Amino acid sequence: MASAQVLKRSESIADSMPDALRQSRYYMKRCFARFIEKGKRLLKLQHIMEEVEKSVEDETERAEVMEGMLGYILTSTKEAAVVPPNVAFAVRPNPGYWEYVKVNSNDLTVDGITATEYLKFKEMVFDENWAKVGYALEVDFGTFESSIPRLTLPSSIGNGLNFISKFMASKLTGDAESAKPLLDYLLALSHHGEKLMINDSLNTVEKLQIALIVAEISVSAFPKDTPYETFEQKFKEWGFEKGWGHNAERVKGTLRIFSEVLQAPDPANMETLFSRLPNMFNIVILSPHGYFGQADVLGLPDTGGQVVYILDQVRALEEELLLRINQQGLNVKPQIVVITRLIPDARGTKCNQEIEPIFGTKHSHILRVPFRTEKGILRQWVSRFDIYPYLERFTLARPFFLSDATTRILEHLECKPDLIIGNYTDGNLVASLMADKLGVTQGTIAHALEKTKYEDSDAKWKEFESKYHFSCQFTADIMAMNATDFIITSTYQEIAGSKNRPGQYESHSAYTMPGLYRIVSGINVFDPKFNIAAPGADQSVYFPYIEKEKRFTKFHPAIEELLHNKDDNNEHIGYLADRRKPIIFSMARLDTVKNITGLVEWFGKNKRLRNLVNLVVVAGFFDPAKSKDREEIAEIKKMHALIETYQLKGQIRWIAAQNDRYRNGELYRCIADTRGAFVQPALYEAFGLTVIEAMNCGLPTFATNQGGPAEIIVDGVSGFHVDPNNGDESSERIADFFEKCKADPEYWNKISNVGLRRIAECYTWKIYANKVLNMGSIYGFWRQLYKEQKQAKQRYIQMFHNLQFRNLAKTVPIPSDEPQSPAPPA
Ligand code: UDP
Ligand code: LCN
Repeated sequence: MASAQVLKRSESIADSMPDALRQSRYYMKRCFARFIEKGKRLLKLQHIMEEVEKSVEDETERAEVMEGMLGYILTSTKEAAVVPPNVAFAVRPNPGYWEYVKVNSNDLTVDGITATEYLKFKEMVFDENWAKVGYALEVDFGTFESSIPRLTLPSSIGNGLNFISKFMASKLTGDAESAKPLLDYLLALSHHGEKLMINDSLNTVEKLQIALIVAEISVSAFPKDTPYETFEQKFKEWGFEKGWGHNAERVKGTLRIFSEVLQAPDPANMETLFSRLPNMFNIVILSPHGYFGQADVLGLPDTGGQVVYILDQVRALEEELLLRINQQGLNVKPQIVVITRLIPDARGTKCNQEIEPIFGTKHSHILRVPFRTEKGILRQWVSRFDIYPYLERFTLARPFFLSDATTRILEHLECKPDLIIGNYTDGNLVASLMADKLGVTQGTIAHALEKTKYEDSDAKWKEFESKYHFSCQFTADIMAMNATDFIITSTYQEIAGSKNRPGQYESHSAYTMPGLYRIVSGINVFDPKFNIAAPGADQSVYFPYIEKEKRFTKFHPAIEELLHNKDDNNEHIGYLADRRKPIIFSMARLDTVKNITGLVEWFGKNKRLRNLVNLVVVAGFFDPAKSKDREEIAEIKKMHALIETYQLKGQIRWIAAQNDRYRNGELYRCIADTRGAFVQPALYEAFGLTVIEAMNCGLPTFATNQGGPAEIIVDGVSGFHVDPNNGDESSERIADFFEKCKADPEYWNKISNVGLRRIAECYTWKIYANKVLNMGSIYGFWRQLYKEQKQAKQRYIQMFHNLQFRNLAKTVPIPSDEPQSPAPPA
């Protein structure tokens, strides 16, 4: 295939395409005739290739055509909108870079077009009447950003913190005036009315610089571990307040970094300085949709990785906060509050409790606030797809005598939070509204952006609307992405995809929802707000199988029963006739995208693999009548059918969803004891916590090459990639591995060990917490540097919210089949 080098750096697709078409004019005339022959339509890459194949039948000649520039352009095309006689191409030569061209199929003339023009072609395919109206609502968030610096290299995407540190370093360099914003920031630092770091007597950069030198000389005279209190009084006289450090050594270090930053800042000391500033004590984390709890909620609809992620995140953040506050020499209790909805009909969970301390933390809580409707408190769970009518009132209630999440947070913390982090569409929307209201730094986490999960879900939104309410979801997503100060992602691909697949955020750069609006500039993946901070797995639960003394042996009888009890019951069906074989294991929600049924089918079809190993899957449950989830019901039925078709009884064990993470941790290890492997076969996986969990336990892992796991695992080194779209090849790969292990048992150990090393280097919660707190600190300052631009954009978002989102949210039905509590008295 043609390489990227054929496109000279200065050349655009619009420049090079005419020549490229001319060189294969005869074939291209045929090919374009085929493109338009079926009338208006949207072509995807595979359709384009099919037409090329039919137009250039001879294989050698086709190879020639595809070798050059034309092949490069066509294979870089993500889609093309055919509106005869024109074909409009959306070409993506590199992650984050898009170019749009229009080709006239009659004479093969080429014109470069804008994203807007391209989207109009697309609208002609999906909703001609709307496309022709001519006054569609066009949304352009890019207009506000001309003065905000941008990354330029695709390889730097997701490394915003580093870029911002560099940029801030250059902005603060120069005379005392340049460093003034930093001084102002410092002067404003306080906690519960008590000033921190400096007081008003150090109100110029010059005064501060001199004081820093005097203080450093003075503190150097003390032994390293002298407590701050020893010289506190003297420091106060010089204009310093608490926060510099708990002992002489730490104080001296902070003073020195500060002096260096004021003299000539560089990105590294900039980042260190901000990691030391006492500016972060209280954090709010939002995850409104339920069930959010600490026990018995996994396996309930919508409560997969997000709940696990947040609980681990809170523990890691609290630990890091405690460490930092201690090192700052402060006696402050950090508080992290997870805000979720209170569900009166809690079905045996604790989701009807207002407040719950978070296990494994000292000061963190789950705080639950109910959803309200006109009729009172909403009692029942609602799907995350139907949640939109409640969110605004949940954030800020009107009338004001009703308690809302914002009020409850202020009461609980007794002050404003320092950072608000949203999760998923609903949490990010609430975080945006709340951060705007309180003037607080905001971070968002998508976990998964639904738009990329369903093909053409933007252009075909009307088809999905009654089921999924994507009009609300995509509107909320785009608002939150733009409102937030920083975005945390787990992987690079989440932002900018890979060579061949656009990223989840990238797919929000320009899109159209005919009949609703056209987003001509949604989000730019080169925005320095993007940061990759991958989560880890709780290492007190997911640790290597080899650490014998730590193993949770009390679960062994239960796991033995789970894997090998011969009778089918509510918890397991199927059995493993030959116990000596290694087990390949998978665990996931029984969603289509998780592709557990795919794995069962690969296994069913591959005789060699069936001879080598047994299959154990933990997923959903067995009775479709018990599920309320459309996708899950279909998957349950499919599982039963596959077990039947491939006669899998005796080689497969299907276990219902398991909610005890301690027992699950031990289950991964018991699978490792069989010298088995974990398989994550998803059609697409945003991150893949189970991959991290399995690898933490030392279980060799095969995971989908579609999405996050492709970054977690270095293929063939720390595990293996499998292609969910090529089951035969994937099952062969797994079989090859087990055959190799049979011949050389050391091979299994090797993959297990390298997997563990990979985790320790890149995927731990400690690394994560450190990064996220640095983000909160640095972006908190950054938003002040760009206050005016932020405010202008915020105004635009507020208008979009009021004129679009609110009306869309009203179209989502509110359940009325169950009784609701009466509205509380005024
Ligand atoms: N999980 C579980 N029981 C199950 C299925 C999954 O405890 O029956 C846990 C799993 O251990 C992991 C999380 O749920 O911690 C799933 O996260 P992942 O990122 O793999 O998928 P998601 O459900 O978030 O899409
Ligand atoms: C994040 C996840 O990992 C999924 O399990 C959830 O369905 C989604 O968020 C919504 O909670």
